[in-house]
Amino acid sequence: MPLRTIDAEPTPISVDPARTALILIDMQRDFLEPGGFGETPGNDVGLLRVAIGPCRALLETARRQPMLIIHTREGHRPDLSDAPPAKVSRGNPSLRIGEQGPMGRVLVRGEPGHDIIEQLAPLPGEPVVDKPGKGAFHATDLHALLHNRGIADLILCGVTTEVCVHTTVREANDRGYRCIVPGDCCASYIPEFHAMGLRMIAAQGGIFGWVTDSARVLAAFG
Ligand code: C5J
Repeated sequence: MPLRTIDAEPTPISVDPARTALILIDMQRDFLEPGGFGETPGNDVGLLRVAIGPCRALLETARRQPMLIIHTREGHRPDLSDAPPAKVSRGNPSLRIGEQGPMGRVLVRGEPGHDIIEQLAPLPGEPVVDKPGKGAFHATDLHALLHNRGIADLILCGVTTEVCVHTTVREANDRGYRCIVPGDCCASYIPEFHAMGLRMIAAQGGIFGWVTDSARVLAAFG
């Protein structure tokens, strides 16, 4: 497969589409819509919606490539046996994990709030990785899915930039994957953390990976 070169910081990066995976992290109603987990500490969930259009454009382009597409969802078993007590009890949210909200029980698998937003709904054949933590490698089979397909490079999108995207980038970096993060395909409830999170990835010669944007990824695959 011919290599595609994506313009990025700190340098351009060439990838083989057949050895690249697009990973969409936690684009769930619980994080992007009112009444879900993301709103419970007082966040403005509307701030995350800017990432939907760019994610959709990348998803449509990736679907025309021989590229593995993986979706992740953060959430817990209905009995909360996989939810660390420290996670459930922290802070002073309007609703805690497992409590009943307008989109069902907060951050619980199988509830409406746990679903991926309809604009980015997975197609049959696109693996969905359910994760109990911030990082998508922790307590999941993500590494096996990637390894078995010979994946070397990851394009990581989703929410939130400095929490689940960043944690997954760090996990992936330590496992030897090259991580490419299109900044406009990510978003945060705290805009300065979004900006700083992206800077941290590309700093020091790309200590965690490469930062680009959806237009430059689309140009590479166009
Ligand atoms: C958070 C996430 N913020 N997907 N999860 O708790 O970033």
